[in-house]
Amino acid sequence: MLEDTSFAIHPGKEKDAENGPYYDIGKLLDHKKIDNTYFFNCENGKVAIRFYTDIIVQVVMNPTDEPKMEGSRAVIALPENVAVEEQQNEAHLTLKTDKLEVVIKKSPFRITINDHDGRELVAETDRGMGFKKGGEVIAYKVMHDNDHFYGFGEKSGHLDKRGEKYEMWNTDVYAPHNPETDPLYESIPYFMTLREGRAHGVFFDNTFRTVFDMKSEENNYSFWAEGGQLDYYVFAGPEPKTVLEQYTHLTGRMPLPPKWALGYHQSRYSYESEAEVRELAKTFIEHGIPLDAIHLDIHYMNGYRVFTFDSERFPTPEKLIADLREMGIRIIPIVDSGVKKDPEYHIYQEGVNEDLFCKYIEGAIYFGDVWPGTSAFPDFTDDKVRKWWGDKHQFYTDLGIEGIWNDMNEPAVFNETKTMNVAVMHRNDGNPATHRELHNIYGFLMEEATYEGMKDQLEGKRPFLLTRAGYAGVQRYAAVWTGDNRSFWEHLQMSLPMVMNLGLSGVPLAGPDVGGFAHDTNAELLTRWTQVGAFTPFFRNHSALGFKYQEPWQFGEIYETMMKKYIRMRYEWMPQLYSLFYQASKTGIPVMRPLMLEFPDDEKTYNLNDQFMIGDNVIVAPILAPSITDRAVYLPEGEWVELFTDVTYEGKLTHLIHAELDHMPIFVKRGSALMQTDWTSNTNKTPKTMTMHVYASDSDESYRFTFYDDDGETFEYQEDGFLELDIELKSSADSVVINVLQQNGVFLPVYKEINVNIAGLMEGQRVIINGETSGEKHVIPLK
Ligand code: MIG
Repeated sequence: MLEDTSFAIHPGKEKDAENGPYYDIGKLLDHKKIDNTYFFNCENGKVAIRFYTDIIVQVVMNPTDEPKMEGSRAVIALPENVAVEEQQNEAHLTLKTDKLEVVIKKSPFRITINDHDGRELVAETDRGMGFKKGGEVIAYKVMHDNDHFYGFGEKSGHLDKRGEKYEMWNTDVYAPHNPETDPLYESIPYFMTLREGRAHGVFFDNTFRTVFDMKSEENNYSFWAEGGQLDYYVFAGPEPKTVLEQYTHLTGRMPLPPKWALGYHQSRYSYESEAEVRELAKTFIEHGIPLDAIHLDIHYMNGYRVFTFDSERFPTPEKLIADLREMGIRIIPIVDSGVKKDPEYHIYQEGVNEDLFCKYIEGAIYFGDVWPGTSAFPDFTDDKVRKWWGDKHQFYTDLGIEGIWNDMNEPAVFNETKTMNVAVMHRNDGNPATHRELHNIYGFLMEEATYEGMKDQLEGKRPFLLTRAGYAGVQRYAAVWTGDNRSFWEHLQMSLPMVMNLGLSGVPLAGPDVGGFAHDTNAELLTRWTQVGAFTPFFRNHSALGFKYQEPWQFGEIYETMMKKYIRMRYEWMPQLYSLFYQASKTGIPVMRPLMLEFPDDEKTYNLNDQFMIGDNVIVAPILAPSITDRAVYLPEGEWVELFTDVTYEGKLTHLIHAELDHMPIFVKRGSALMQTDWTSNTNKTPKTMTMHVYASDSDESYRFTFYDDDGETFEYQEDGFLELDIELKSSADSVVINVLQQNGVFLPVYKEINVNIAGLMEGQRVIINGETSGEKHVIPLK
């Protein structure tokens, strides 16, 4: 606890923290090429470089051994066979692909990574790679005056991370999250640099505690880890979007989520009984508020034992789940990673008998205190354990459950360090390693285990997982919620850059607890937060024990009506959102985007925290403070129509927009379009109508987008069970031209055609669809 007193700033602390001298890698002695990898033998250690693809390069430094190239489980792409051109002289060795160039200075060993135009991406000067005898591995890189940094997964603070220093160590933080609260639950050791409109990315694949320092020095940034290798990848971009495609090529993309998971979720710590859950569901239906999922927090279990239901509180879970399903609502139970130490509990028995729990090297099981009391923790680093854990979910899937909420999987433990003893020795699929090394990937592996098990059991239906902890690549298995926020306006504000940066870190389906978890929410905050929630990728209202209930009707009818309008909008927008999730599953480009992702040349967007985009043509500018009914909105290039007022605003300007409490400013780019459906009922959410809303422009604009639909819940889309329309829209002074350039897939939706609704059509502008002048009613026929 000394850290919490003035002792924390005692004289001499700086020196103590240094951990011994820094060793530079030194000069190059010799090098060789084996298969596609270049190995460099340097004075103080070894370095390997390989082109993973022609636009991704991997650099590995190992101070003591031969560099190991295989990476962590985050990496799924295989290295490609890349043609490399070599040039050499006294001082330098240059390796080149079509798209990248690595210039290696021999003495001392320094590398500079350039794009194919010779434009510098990542460079080393006075310092390069090095290490300390304690095991730390460090990289120093040149920082330019105009570098802006994004990503780093789940971090508090602003969008642009220049001037920040972050640590990656999955941590359960119940204390209020503020701009210096770090680390949080997720570790995604990845960032993107934007420099003069061009972007590149760096992924530091190291599961030890890592630190990224974009703050302490003026001309350098650094990243380091407590142990292991310096193993990083550079993605050459050059657009921010292509950097994301490259990073998610390496670490994977989120599979298309089931549509229901994109709906509205209601949660509470906890809805404590079957009767309460039924009442809750009934109220939603009666009030006409759409709902797709109710989450069951820890009280559903028997003494917090995972894979059980408390027989008094929840006597007939199967019936409850079936009845709710009829109402169009799914149940998502929480599953923590701790297994109660109880010799009469079957999961604990199996874990001990089959040797599945985390242990010390000497053989004793590691026990930690969590909700169930003394608990053991499955060793998810072992294939056998992952399989077992996955299989156990049959308990839930047999009851009709299709979604699981994983909490406390940092893993969180109630002790001073907040986690497992770092001396625990994990099996790590036959390559034992300590918890110190694998801590950051523990939650990721729990998601992998759960996803694989559920996918198997659901026989063709898509599982949905929600996780608190994770590592790079977690998007392959789970959505992420941002943990224990509070009902503070500041936390609503903070959630925007946090979720945008998660999106820039490969996690497209993320969101905060709408309304705030701890602390009492209030009518105005909940209303504003619900408006934003309707457009954040993951939309769940959740609140904690002992604080005000915050279901949409808790503050009276006036507020309920406003919230209902936005929750319904979420469903009206579902075709648009679903098409964007489809795009995310193909490219890694997130649904909720910071403006810089679309306008990387516009400096005004570089640290725009209080606005975001949905796709490439919608800007949401919510009100994020109490009693405010006017706000400044920056609109980038183009002309933008405000959805609720139909007023057009000029781009490249900041406007003052008026928005009473029932109004969240949303702008659509003129010359583009949106796909929407009608909200009909909770029991059957299948869209019966489909409308393309065109925001006509009278200047020469052209826009192209993909509309995607499928059954929303199976994997048939992986064959040909989908509908994909490649649509082109062209506006000019005398016409609005819509062309379906391609229709793919065999999925037959209920709607047989797409209605076209044109807003802002000027007199004299004709509407031409697929080459034919359209009459009164505009429609796009489907094949
Ligand atoms: O230590 O399960 O972040 O969403 O409601 C608290 C109870 C444990 C923390 C999660 C929160 C959840 C709560 N959990």
